[in-house]
Amino acid sequence: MRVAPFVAFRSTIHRLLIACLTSLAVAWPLLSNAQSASSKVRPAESAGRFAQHDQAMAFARELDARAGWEDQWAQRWIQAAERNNQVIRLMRPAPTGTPRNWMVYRDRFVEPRRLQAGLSFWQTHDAVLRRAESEFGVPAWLIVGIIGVETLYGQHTGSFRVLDALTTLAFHFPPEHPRAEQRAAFFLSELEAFLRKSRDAATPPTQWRGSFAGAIGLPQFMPSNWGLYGVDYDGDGRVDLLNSPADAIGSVARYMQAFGWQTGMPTHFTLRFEPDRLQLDALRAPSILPTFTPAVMESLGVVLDEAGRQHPGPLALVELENGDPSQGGRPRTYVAGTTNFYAITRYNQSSYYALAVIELGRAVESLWRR
Ligand SMILES: [Ca+2]
Repeated sequence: MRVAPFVAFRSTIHRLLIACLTSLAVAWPLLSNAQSASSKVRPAESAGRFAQHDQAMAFARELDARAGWEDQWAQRWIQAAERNNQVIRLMRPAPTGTPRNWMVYRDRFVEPRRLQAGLSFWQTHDAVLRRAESEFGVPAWLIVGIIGVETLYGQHTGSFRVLDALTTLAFHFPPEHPRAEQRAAFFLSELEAFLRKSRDAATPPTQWRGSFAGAIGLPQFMPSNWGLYGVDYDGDGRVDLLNSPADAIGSVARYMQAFGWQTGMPTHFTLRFEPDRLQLDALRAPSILPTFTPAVMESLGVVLDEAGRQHPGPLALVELENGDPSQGGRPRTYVAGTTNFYAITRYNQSSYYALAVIELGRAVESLWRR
């Protein structure tokens, strides 16, 4: 697929934009983590160093001045960055009208190999998962689901040089993307966070590897989130999301807590439609942002299951395509998403992603409890 950029979509600024952009965005993102999750070692594909890029070097000089880096840390490393054309290609939007397929997407994540790896991860880290659950109120199954979809429990953390990926996306973001300018600005701020982080860690920026979007480690955190939500959960005095599963577990839990996870609330309810009364356009209008009371949802032609009918908070109609019906695709999948479903889309802004995380996490949990 043409990978959507939302693997990276985790900054506070973007969080504020989400409410107004949700309907646009939901049509857009897909499979972004599928890409990061499946990224194997890729050959370097560069097309020039940023030492010759005026805008990039001007940014580096300005950052050195602003940060008070007398050793010209930013200039030194931006000079060493190389443009990566594969990163640009992966960030290009899918052609419009490309049918999506939830069943196919789901099968990439909820499959025997990942379930076994998830079970093994849970067995190994049960005590830490429990600690995170009680400290942050975020259930173990959700943490296991996220780390499993993101990186297959650390097996696929990405092999792109983070410095190259972020510099490339900051200065060569594909212009055909509908929000290219915003996205480039986002990656520029992530590049700055990354240079700061590398300096703090006394690690050369060229040494870090991650996804094509610059996401790092078991939980695929963007550099700014590493600083904001990273937790030293094994007590060694530093946050290491690349090598410490405990730090990854604590950090995912803290992230979900920060983005509104409500302890004990279900993520979604099953539903069916009453075709005679169905007002699908009205139900689709808020996209995945929960806005309808169960009663309003039912007045628009939805029949909720019993738990959904009793749910005290707002709901959203979550709609997932299953391929092109005219090409043998199956009917769409619908569920009623709660604010907890929405919270998972703050990790990666895709309802396909969120439901895959839920189904993987729950499936591993049932293996664990068996
Ligand atoms: Ca640590």
